[in-house]
Amino acid sequence: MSTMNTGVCQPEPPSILIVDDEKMMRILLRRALEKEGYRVVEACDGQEAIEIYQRIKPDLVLLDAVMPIVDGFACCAKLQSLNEEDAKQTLLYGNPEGQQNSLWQMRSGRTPILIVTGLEDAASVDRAFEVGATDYVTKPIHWAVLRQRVRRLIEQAQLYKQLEAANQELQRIACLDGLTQVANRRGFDETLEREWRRMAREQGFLSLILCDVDFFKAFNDHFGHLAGDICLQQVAHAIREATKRPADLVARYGGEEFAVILPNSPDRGAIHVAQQIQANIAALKISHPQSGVSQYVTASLGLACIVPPPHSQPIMLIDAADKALYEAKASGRDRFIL
Ligand code: GH3
Ligand code: MG
Ligand code: MG
Ligand code: MG
Repeated sequence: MSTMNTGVCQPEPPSILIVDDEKMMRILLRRALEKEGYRVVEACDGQEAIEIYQRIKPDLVLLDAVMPIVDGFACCAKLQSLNEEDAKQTLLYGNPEGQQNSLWQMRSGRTPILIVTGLEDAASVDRAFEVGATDYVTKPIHWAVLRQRVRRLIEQAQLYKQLEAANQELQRIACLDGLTQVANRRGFDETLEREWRRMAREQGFLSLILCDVDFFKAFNDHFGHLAGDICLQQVAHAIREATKRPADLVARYGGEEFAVILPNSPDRGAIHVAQQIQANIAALKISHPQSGVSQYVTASLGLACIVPPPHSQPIMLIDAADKALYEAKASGRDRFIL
């Protein structure tokens, strides 16, 4: 973003990478595009184009076909594979593994590539599209046509970007619990599946903590449901504060029960987090006169820690944590059991 002297933040104009081995062609293209308000960067061969592309991620590439060493077709194929790598990273972040949707398919054409070439034969046209070109115009350039193609390709690319951002935001909200702003059951299930498979591959410890508020029905009965909701928000926040690593996930597992997924965490790691959760909840000092164990809100925690065996399901981890939670409840509450 650049700041104009009005103090208003203006978006930067779209950037276009021109790739052509002929200097005169680059000059003509630059002149025509700068007149339209675009930012222009030049590369004089395919190799340089790939380097610049990775550095500046332009909004559009104008690519000559006939060039020495790395020609336009090879360059286009390489740019396309870089495009797909970017898109895959977005997909892994935003979606459960393996799930593909129409937005994902659109993403594979993220940075459009417009071939600008003297080659007019059908085989060259076919080849260009096969290696991932978005569009194709021939030289000598019809400047009015080029302007319109450039404008349309950039508009489409920007629309895809907005859709992608909206899709990511939807994915995020779909996995969030509205009341407590931690992950919901869906987010929990997806993360547990993914981390279970990852820890199976890496032979790492996966720990799970189930944390259930003690005598919460009595809390609701005494203070009302609204106070109960606020209590759950505070408890969720306290649990979240107890986890530090980016891969850890706090989720609302059900009603007044929370779950914490701790990848690459042996049992002493899980115990440390459990103790921190208990300390944070105690520090809230939420009054609970009807609690059977304390004058404040407390929780019971069940811990489990497993290196996932091959061909196993994460339900075994949930079962183990659930049993430990039951024991924590049965043996007096306000404690954790591993
Ligand atoms: P225990 O110590 O054995 O866990 O007893 P408990 O009373 O906490 O457990 P129980 O399962 O009997 O009651 C859970 C209560 O949690 C009942 C339900 O109304 C309340 N609850 C579940 N979800 C919400 C919610 O979103 N908001 C509020 N305010 N209460 C909720
Ligand atoms: Mg050339
Ligand atoms: Mg409870
Ligand atoms: Mg419960």
